[in-house]
Amino acid sequence: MWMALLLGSVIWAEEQYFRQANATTWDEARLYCQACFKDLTTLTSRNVHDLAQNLISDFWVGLRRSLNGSIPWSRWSNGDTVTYQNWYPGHPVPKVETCPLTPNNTSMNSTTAPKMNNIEEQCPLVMEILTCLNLTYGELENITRPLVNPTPHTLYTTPVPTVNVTSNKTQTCDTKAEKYIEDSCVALLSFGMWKEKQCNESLPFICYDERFLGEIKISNVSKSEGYVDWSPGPGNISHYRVKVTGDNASLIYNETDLFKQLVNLTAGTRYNVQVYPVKCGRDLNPQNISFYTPPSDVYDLNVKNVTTTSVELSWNHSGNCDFYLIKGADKPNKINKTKTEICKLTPGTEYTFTVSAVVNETTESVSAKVSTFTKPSRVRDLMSADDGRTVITVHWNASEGIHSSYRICLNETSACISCSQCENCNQLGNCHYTTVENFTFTDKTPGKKYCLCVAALTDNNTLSGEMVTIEAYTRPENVELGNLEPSDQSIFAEWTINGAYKEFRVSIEEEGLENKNYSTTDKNYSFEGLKAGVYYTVTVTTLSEKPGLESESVKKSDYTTPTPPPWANATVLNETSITLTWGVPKKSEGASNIKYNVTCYSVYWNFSTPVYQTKENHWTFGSLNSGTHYNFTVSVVAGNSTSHPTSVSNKTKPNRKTLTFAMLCTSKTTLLCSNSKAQTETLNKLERYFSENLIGIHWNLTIVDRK
Ligand SMILES: *C1O[C@H](CO)[C@@H](O)[C@H](O)[C@H]1NC(C)=O
Ligand SMILES: *[C@@H]1O[C@H](CO)[C@@H](O)[C@H](O)[C@H]1NC(C)=O
Ligand SMILES: *[C@@H]1O[C@H](CO)[C@@H](O)[C@H](O)[C@H]1NC(C)=O
Ligand SMILES: *[C@@H]1O[C@H](CO)[C@@H](O)[C@H](O)[C@H]1NC(C)=O
Ligand SMILES: *[C@@H]1O[C@H](CO)[C@@H](O)[C@H](O)[C@H]1NC(C)=O
Ligand SMILES: *[C@@H]1O[C@H](CO)[C@@H](O)[C@H](O)[C@H]1NC(C)=O
Ligand SMILES: *[C@@H]1O[C@H](CO)[C@@H](O)[C@H](O)[C@H]1NC(C)=O
Ligand SMILES: *[C@@H]1O[C@H](CO)[C@@H](O)[C@H](O)[C@H]1NC(C)=O
Ligand SMILES: *[C@@H]1O[C@H](CO)[C@@H](O)[C@H](O)[C@H]1NC(C)=O
Ligand SMILES: *[C@@H]1O[C@H](CO)[C@@H](O)[C@H](O)[C@H]1NC(C)=O
Ligand SMILES: *[C@@H]1O[C@H](CO)[C@@H](O)[C@H](O)[C@H]1NC(C)=O
Ligand SMILES: CC(=O)N[C@H]1CO[C@H](CO)[C@@H](O)[C@@H]1O
Repeated sequence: MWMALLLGSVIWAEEQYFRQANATTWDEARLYCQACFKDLTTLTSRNVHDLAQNLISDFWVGLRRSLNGSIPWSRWSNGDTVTYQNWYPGHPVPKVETCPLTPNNTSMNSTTAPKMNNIEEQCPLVMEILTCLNLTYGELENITRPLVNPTPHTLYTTPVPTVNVTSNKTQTCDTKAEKYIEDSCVALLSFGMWKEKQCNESLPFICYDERFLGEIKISNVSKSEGYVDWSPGPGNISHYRVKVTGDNASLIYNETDLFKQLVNLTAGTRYNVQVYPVKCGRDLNPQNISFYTPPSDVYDLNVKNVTTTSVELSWNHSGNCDFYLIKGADKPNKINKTKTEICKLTPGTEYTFTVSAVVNETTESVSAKVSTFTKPSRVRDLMSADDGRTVITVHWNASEGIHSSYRICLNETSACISCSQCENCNQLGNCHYTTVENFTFTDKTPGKKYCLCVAALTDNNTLSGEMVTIEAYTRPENVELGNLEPSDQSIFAEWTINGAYKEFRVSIEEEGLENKNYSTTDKNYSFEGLKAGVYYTVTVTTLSEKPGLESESVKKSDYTTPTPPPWANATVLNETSITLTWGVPKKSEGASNIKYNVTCYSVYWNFSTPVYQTKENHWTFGSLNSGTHYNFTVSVVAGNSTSHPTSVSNKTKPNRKTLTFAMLCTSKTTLLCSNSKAQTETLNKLERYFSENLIGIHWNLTIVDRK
């Protein structure tokens, strides 16, 4: 049982079958099969179906009646025992036994072993022999047992022992031996059954061979070479055909040795080596092996086009590989070009990338290494306070990712540079470094526009991120407004200023009325079309480039020069009152707040009233002396100045009184008094006296001569 199990576990070598079409004798066929294959084929229950298919004629197979003296039909030519038979009925034709009475009386070996129950049918000769010998089959067995080593299980293969027949009483035995073939070999018939034939007949034949399973080894593999060796093939191998496939090409070598040094291989390539032993011009089953040449080193690894979140890597490599393995980012990348873009990196961060060529998933070349920082990202929400005259206060929010510090630069804009045209923060000059998110510039010029830019830095402040640029402003200074220079219908204002400005907003306001705005870039302004004698307030505000960013308003007020009223009228009311009326000056028409000074003066009395001030256009003077001539003036008052006065005069009504006095003439000169000339002269002198002393009052001199 143990032996059987062991045998049963033997793996059958795979067999291959080769039909040979040229007909030869069985011996020649066998020799040929042994030279070029293993042997003539055996037939087993396993292979018979394959072998018997599509046969068009009979083929020799490896069974001969007797081989090397073995028991007939018991061994195949390759030595295997016959475990399967498929004889055509009546075959093999048994030998017709010559009876013992035959003249030559030779002994012979009987080889058939028919079954008992149909022994007559299968092997009539034995029956005849038994009859001749007056023996039963059992007796025959008993007689012959010591001579043979029967296999009782299979009656088919039980050999019948050699019997020396010496009896010659079987003259009655029949002899019908026409078909018996002494030197017979088995032919496989086209329908799969067996028949014995004369071995020297010429038939095509079937050889078999076992699939050749050799060992092949690869060693000393370098980038360009490898040493392959293999085990010898069976039998007469003429040479070995070595087929090396790889790098899109195949090379074939004929070798008689059992090794081959492969040269000129490409690095990083998978090669397949097949070694076919060649026997009788036939390729035996090849011995296969695959191997990779190690990939060559990656070199010249460069970083290009660094952005905040990506870098482009490029490198050089000769030979082949399955892919490049890039390590350094979050997860390794497999790439099959010699450049790639690595994305999703953190801004401002240092990365060290290694690139190696990989074959067979895990075999890596010497890698190239490069370190780089990604650019820092832009700062966020950059703002300038824009509220100081000489300071600029800036703050912002940190950029995403990592930074070592910030560079902040400030520069006055020249007229032709807009801040957005600066491409590099450094172009601006006046740069500072800070690690906090705010900065204050001092000692700036008021009223200026500046370009301000902030960029985050990394790599020890050597790599700058994209800058963020804004315009920053200082608040303009207040003007120094000089004294106003008014005239009757205009005011000229002039001022000076420290620092820069875009323009000035000037306005003029008449009391109680809306003001009017003008702008100018000059440092003076002449307000025209004003009303004379009116109080005006001038305001000057400095404006900057930034809308809404302006200085405080500086104000100054003054009156326009007053002009005199165009006319005045004095109306006598009675002995003591006169009402003065006058007109509004033309240049002041429409003004609401004109003030007038009025005065009244009498020469005779050497009297003048105080200066009365009124906003009305009339004034009544009372408590005057009657019959007196008064001079009135009215002038427009504006602040400290008054216009030229407009004058008018009139007399109060006289309160009439008659004063009578008499004059008597005496003279040393006789008759002088009677001289009318003298009288007239005297009266004239008197009148002249009155006239000289009663100026500006009402009087009337009447001379009455009562003589
Ligand atoms: C058969 O005869 C041969 C000689 O002819 C002899 O050598 C042999 O011993 C005989 N066998 C028996 C079983 O008698
Ligand atoms: C027996 O004798 C006959 C006639 O003499 C001869 O033809 C035959 O070949 C002989 N057989 C053997 C086995 O010797
Ligand atoms: C018969 O058998 C004997 C012994 O087994 C052997 O020596 C002899 O060669 C055989 N004869 C023939 C013709 O096969
Ligand atoms: C055959 O043998 C038996 C006994 O074994 C014998 O009785 C018989 O007479 C014999 N026959 C002849 C014809 O010899
Ligand atoms: C064969 O021999 C055995 C013992 O040697 C004997 O018992 C048996 O009866 C014999 N068979 C015949 C058929 O003679
Ligand atoms: C190898 O041998 C075959 C014949 O056996 C021949 O046809 C072929 O050209 C040879 N190849 C080389 C590379 O020698
Ligand atoms: C290998 O390549 C070199 C250079 O290309 C060449 O000179 C040499 O002949 C090649 N060797 C073989 C065996 O092909
Ligand atoms: C690929 O690698 C595996 C194990 O890493 C190894 O078993 C296999 O032989 C390699 N293939 C070749 C063709 O070298
Ligand atoms: C650099 O990368 C950016 C973004 O990936 C791309 O748009 C640009 O074309 C690249 N520049 C160069 C010169 O490769
Ligand atoms: C390599 O490139 C080929 C085509 O160019 C593509 O089909 C394949 O997916 C790529 N393999 C890898 C690992 O990128
Ligand atoms: C402003 O920038 C210009 C170049 O654009 C430079 O020449 C100048 O020096 C800078 N001014 C200051 C104050 O940094
Ligand atoms: C043993 C035996 O019976 N042999 C005989 C065979 O036949 C011849 C004649 O035919 C006799 O002479 C033998 O005696």
